[in-house]
Amino acid sequence: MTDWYDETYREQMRYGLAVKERLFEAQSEFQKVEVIDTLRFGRTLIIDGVFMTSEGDEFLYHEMLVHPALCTAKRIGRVLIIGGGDGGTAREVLRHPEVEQVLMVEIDGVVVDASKEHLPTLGAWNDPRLELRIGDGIAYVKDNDDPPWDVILLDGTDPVGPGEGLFNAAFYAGVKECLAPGGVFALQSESPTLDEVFYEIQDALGGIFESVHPYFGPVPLYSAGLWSWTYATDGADPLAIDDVRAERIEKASRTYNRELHRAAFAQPQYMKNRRPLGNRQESGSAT
Ligand code: SPD
Repeated sequence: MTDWYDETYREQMRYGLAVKERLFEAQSEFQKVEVIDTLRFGRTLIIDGVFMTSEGDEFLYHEMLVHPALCTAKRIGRVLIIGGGDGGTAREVLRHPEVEQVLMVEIDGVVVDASKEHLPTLGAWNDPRLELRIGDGIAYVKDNDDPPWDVILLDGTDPVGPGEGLFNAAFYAGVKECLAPGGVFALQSESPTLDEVFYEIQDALGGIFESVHPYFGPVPLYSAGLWSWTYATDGADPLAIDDVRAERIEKASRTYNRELHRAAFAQPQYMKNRRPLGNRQESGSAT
């Protein structure tokens, strides 16, 4: 009989994957961390019952979080990643030879260890430019004395549990303080099809940054169909693509290219009208 792993969304939807093997399960100080091997997507990381990333489609998420920012920011020597414990975001950042230093501040060492062991294709853990710090990204943004960062990337969970504090204006204001002038902040910003939180993120960023640009792409692992990332800045242009950087990345990327980069910023009418789909009245816990 098939072993199914179901993610439940607000007691309204279930999205299931057929399991080949359950590889890892641990309750960390912060959350329940699991890795399963699935028939469709291969090895899949799950946090608190929510699908985070899979070997089969992770490139769709990580390439689109990283390359629009890294192919347009004026400088990309210093890159800060908040979260990103599976390693996929750092791996994509480190594909840019102009990157000199990457600091990843991830709250949960269990996610990192499980990913290193069970999702080895996601990481570039041995790159000497990468420093991994197990700690709270919210506290880092508030308290650090490091020189400013050229690009800051936020790769977190949904806004529940330890990820919750990464979705508000106070945190975004702290991020801005850590950015170099003209720097770029790019973050995963949830689903525009199902979640009001997507619009709340845009509003919160809009109160902090001069220009805020959501962009979109599919991530089949996430039940909402369409996913979003957002590019926020006080001086960069999300469509001013550096052809040298982008061409180099395109040669080995699985989704990112310049046409997709430009197209990803187009918004359908339901989004311009701020209308997520379906019945949004019943809301239990968010995914
Ligand atoms: N609904 C799941 C959202 C997960 C976003 N972050 C994924 C982390 C991949 N590095």
